[in-house]
Amino acid sequence: MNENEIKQLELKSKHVRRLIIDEIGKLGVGHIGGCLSPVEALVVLYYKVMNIDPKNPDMEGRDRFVLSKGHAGPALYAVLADKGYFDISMLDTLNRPETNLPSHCDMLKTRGIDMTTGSLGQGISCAVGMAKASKILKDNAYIYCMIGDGESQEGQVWEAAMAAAHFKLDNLIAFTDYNKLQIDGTVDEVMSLLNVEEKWKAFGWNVYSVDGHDINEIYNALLKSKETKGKPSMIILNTIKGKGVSFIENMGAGNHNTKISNEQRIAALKELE
Ligand SMILES: Cc1ncc(C[n+]2csc(CCOP(=O)(O)OP(=O)(O)O)c2C)c(N)n1
Repeated sequence: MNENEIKQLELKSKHVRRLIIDEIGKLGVGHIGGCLSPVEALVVLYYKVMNIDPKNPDMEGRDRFVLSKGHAGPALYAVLADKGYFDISMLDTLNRPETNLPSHCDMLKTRGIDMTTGSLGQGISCAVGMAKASKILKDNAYIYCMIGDGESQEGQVWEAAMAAAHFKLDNLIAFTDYNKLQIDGTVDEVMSLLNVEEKWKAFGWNVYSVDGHDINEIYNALLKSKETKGKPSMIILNTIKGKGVSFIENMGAGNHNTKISNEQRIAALKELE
């Protein structure tokens, strides 16, 4: 990727963070920390890598994205709105009665959402099934998936990991949003993943570890993952929960699902100018 493209995607990431702050801030509460950490990966996928068409969200053979850490739905909604899947004004309906943007992803409600998620551990299993289906259909699609590091404590994640390697699903590329925090504290305190790269390698995956806020590193890991044959790929994103807004970053695990006042919303938007 050239310097200009990197700059454009960095600016896009900032814009997406502003949309996230605005939608959650107007509601007054939400999973703000875990929405801000994976933004660069979402931007590289949706603006550079995925074979998708916002005008035709059900296009056959399209690439899919499963946000297994489904509580970060508002981050994905910001990207989908900006891409034109639905009107940007819909972001103001986040998690309100009758909304099509519930706090967790629902494929029956929202244009562009490929899988319903929120019960942690399940999304990656669905992604494995989708990747297997794509192999059977020979439609050349890539299936992308994002899990959380706290989510990685779910046993179901490792069943999915084993199945993906067994079926040689080289069309499955997953990310771990390794922000080192979960709902109740640090991942190391609650239940350490120890050496997460070695774990995924031991399960038969091709593994990269990158700065999850570096557009070029993410892009290069995706390119190499797409070239890998015979095994699925895991890209560990080393991220900061709450990235981009200092008072949210400084909350630590307290930023998981937190109230945001109108003054805080305005201050955060100013910091992201
Ligand atoms: C099966 C299941 N158990 C518990 C929850 C409640 N929950 C929602 S988010 C969360 C913490 C997830 O931590 P992590 O995966 O690290 O997400 P991040 O820090 O990136 O937001 C929990 C326990 C859930 N959604 N699903």
